[in-house]
Amino acid sequence: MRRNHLTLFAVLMAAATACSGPVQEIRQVPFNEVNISGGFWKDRMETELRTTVPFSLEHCAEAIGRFEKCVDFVEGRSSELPQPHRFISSDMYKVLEGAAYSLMLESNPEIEAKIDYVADLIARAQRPDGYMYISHICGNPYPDEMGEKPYTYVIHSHELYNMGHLYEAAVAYYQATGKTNLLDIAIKSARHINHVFFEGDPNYNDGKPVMQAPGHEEIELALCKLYKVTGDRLYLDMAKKFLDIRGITFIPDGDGVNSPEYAQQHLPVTEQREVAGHSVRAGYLYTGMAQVDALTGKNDYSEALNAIWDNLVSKKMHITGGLGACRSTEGFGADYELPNRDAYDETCAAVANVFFNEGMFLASGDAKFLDIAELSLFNNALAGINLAGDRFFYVNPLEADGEWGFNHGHKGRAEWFGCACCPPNISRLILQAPGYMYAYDSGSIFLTLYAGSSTSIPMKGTKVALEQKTDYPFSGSVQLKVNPARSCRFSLKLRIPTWVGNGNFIPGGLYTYQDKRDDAVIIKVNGEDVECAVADGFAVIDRKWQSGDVVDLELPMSVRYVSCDEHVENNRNCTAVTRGPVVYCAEEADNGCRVQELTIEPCAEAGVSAIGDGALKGIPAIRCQGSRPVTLIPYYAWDNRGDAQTMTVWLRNQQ
Ligand code: FUB
Ligand code: ZN
Repeated sequence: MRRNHLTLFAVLMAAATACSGPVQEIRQVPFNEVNISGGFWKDRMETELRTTVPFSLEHCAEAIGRFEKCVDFVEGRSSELPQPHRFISSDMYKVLEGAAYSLMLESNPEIEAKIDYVADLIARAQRPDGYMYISHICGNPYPDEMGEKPYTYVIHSHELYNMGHLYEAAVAYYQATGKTNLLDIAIKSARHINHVFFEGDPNYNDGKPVMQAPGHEEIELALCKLYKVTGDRLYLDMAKKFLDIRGITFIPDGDGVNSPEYAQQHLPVTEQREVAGHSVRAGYLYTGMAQVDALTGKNDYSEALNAIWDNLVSKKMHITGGLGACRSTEGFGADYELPNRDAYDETCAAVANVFFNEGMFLASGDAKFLDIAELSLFNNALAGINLAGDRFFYVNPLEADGEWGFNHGHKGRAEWFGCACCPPNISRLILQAPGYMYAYDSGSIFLTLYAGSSTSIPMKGTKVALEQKTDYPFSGSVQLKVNPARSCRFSLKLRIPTWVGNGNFIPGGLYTYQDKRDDAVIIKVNGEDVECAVADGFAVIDRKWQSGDVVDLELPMSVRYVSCDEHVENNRNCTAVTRGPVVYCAEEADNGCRVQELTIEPCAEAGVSAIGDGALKGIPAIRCQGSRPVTLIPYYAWDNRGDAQTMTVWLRNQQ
């Protein structure tokens, strides 16, 4: 018989009495409170709803089948045991998370029924004490990947990684529907993990607390979400404990995936100063650290995080926002080791880069982090999915020379992967994008990612309705209608991205503009120009706002020519072209030749026009000059018109 989920959740909520709520100052307006009304994100959301979410759910058949077999085993029915896999469940949890977000955009009884079906399976597979990991429950683990027994090989088993993704799905489904079926499973698991890892449970590790941080971070940031939705401080404390024991209670001493750096266990996290190791692991770790700081209102990790961030943006990040240049470790290389054709830049790592920088912004209020979140979102992350929403890149090089197979053996984009971490990661990120558009604190409203959207934000005892119209990132014109329920003084903070200036394309100094432009940022309120101070990357308009006020913002969005720091050998004497936050590339389809043959004339006049038809219809293309005219398209849109094409972001300068 199914448990009464509501009852368990209610009991645990009541137990969380001592909670005074997060102390976080700046809060995002959650994605379910932002309505996407038009422009860039409207199309992406439609594609998610119509294609990616149903398509991804279909691709969960194998993972769901494992749960069905596990339930048969647990309930004593004879059937074949599920084939062991360390983290295929996590890919399914990510799909469920994305599907849950989609329900906030549009109700869909079929999808809801599917999630309920899977939730029921997970509840029945979960051990009564809260343990959840199919291979150990069924008693057929691969010992050298999963350990002989639960939690005996935490470095590689992914037991906690899976649970992190389950918690994120559970929170999303609760937010979408109010249902607690997944959340109950998550809570039971989290309490069990707390007991086994930090208190000691006679059934695990001879009763001694395991006290080891997971080899693949993820649970830390998921526990922060669990804390935010339940208000139970236990989960935030657990997240912090997992961070604080990292690199202390267990330090591997091997090579490759067993090296101390691979899973960022080489030093206590507070002493780390450079990005290191596997890039998705690193990105999730830094996200967890930033979120814990934001939620506790402390700066326990800020010194480490700021140094790590500086190292990342000044020495180890591709111009597309991609992280983890090296294939051998799916991780970071040496400073300035940023190959183009051989770049790894996993889609998941770009997703993690968005999470990390959003977390850094919330912890600090500094828009420089949003520049990086936006860069990674509009370039490397979105390149991970095709425009039709059903083909994926795992690996995101900045150059293709016709030798295909870099994408885990696939010729071009893949329908899915044996190791399918990336497809559901980019899908769930797109669905969360509305949550990156607005933020607020007690006296300010921040516009953090411009988009055709509307929302309503609590401010000084009233509500401020906002309506935004823009074609961002293809246009820098933004119009905002401000309608407070009663007139009210507050600061409206408009993000002024680094890319509008004349120095760096993004913070960090790795990528600098070659051309100088004198177009200015223009801000008007009710048609009148206003002069605003810019602080922490935001133009601040502090006034008493009345219903009907209109703000117009014009961010200059010219074609810009970018050079790479000379330390990056392969980009010397090369130019990349950008417009706003979007990085462009040359693809064979538009240029009729191997694009490696093209050269570019830096700073020459360039034209911009929307592509008239085909898969890229409506997307602005750039026409530059070189030894011959060069057509460029946004990097995220490459490989949407047939495979086996050459492509490059960096073009050789015309001599
Ligand atoms: O280990 C789980 C995921 O699989 C990692 O995040 C990816 O890099 C891939 O190895
Ligand atoms: Zn991935």
